[in-house]
Amino acid sequence: MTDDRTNPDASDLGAPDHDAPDPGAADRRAPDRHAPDRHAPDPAAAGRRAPDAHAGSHRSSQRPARRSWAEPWKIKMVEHLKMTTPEERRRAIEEAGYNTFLLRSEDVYIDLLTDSGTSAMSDRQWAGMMLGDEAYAGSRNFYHLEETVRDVYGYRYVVPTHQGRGAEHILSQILIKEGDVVPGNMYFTTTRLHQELAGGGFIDVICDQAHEPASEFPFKGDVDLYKLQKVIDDYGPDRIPYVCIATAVNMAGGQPISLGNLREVRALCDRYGISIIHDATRVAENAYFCQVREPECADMTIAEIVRALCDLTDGATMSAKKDALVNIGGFLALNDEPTYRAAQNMCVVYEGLHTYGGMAGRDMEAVAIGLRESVEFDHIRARVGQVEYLGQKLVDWGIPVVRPIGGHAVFLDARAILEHLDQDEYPAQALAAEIYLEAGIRAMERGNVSSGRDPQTGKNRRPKLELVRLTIPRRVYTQAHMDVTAEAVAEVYDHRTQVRGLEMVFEPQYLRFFQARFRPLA
Ligand code: P61
Repeated sequence: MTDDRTNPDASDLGAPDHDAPDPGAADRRAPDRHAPDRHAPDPAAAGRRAPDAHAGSHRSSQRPARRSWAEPWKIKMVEHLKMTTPEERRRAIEEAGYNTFLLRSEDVYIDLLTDSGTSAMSDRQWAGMMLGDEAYAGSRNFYHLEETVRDVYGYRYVVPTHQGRGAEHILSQILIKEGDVVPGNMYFTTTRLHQELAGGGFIDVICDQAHEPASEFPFKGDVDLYKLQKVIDDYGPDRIPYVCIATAVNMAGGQPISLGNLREVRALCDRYGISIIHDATRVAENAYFCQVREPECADMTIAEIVRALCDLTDGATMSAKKDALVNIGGFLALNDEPTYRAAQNMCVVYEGLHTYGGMAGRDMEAVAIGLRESVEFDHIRARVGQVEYLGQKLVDWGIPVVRPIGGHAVFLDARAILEHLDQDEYPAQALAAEIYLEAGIRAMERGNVSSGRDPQTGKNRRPKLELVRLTIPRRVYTQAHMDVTAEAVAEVYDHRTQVRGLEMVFEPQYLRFFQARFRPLA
């Protein structure tokens, strides 16, 4: 089931000419009348660009180029959505303390809170669920998962966990000691908290462009090697248990790290004997961007790029709820045997026996199948293409969003949209609540609330990025849902000056964004 196709659109983006004969050419034969045109411009570009030289004489000047992709699946089962009235939504958001995490899902029309655990599984995955071996120990599905992780990602050892943060917890407890620092390409909420709870501190070494929503830099997930070198010089390699590298950096807007940059990070770490741990949660989405943007990857398949990224690292934490297309699950993958043995032992304390780690056998089977589906070219192109489609609409309408459009979500620049609000009036939180009020669409705050307080000063961190994330579940919503979303955001944008800020009236100790409550300022 491996997908050996490279990307026929890459030639559009400065990559080598795909019309030259090559081993994958059989899969890129001229499309038939019913298929999307593989030689058309890149995802979502139909209608935006002038037809190129490949366009063919049959196209009239009025007709847009044939679109380059469509979803590589059809719908077998549907789930009904509830429509709500403005009054019902007003009541629901008040009850939820203006926090979209506290809304009941029943009160939501289009749920763009997260792509985590919200994807639609394939018929193959559902069939796999029936093959669950629910033995307490040694489930056959664990061995299938282990074999799949070895094959797709290349890591030697696998410790299953209930989800990503279970893997982060075990890893942090094993590798981090009091006073250590962990450099990384931007924080992630749960990852940083587990590092801190283990006695460490996170230091951001991502490139500056990642903090600039309008920067078009194609690899905003790249590490700034000077920043990393400075952390090594300031603290010394002995206080750096590992460098934490995320692919498709979530908090930066789903932005990729280039294979070339990761190779340089590896070389720098090797000089000091420092390990690299990979947050592989969205590595397939990252690989897609490498394929279309990085010339050295243009002739590689998604699976090959995923493998090349993983091969530059020593282990990975994984939330299988994203790329791997399941509703629950995760794992820690490692190459070093002593670390693996320690992690297996921690697993039995916090997660469950080391052959299930908090997952049912059927869940592990679904992860194993989903991992393979995640690296199929047609899947990933349609997935990223749908996000691009929504993002491009908003860009065309002049609504400020993080550029380039990321792999899993469109991030609205709430600081630019609600420029009349101070950051301590939580503009992104207020904007997410307003979008819900407008159309029942649920988004997520990714700004001052998510960033939390500085442990030293106790003050809000006031991060540069004050964003609202419209996160697209995989294989769930249609193009019409994307249109409705864009139109609702545009309505809110039109009355943005009337949106009031919020004050926080309840603040939990950990990961406050999940449970905090707010009320509108007068
Ligand atoms: C999300 F508001 N992400 O994006 P777990 N690494 C990375 C993730 O994206 C991630 C985890 C580790 C979620 C769920 C979520 O602040 C939040 O399986 C790059 O969720 O434990 C999860 O994996 C953790 C939403 C998590 C949040 C934390 O929506």
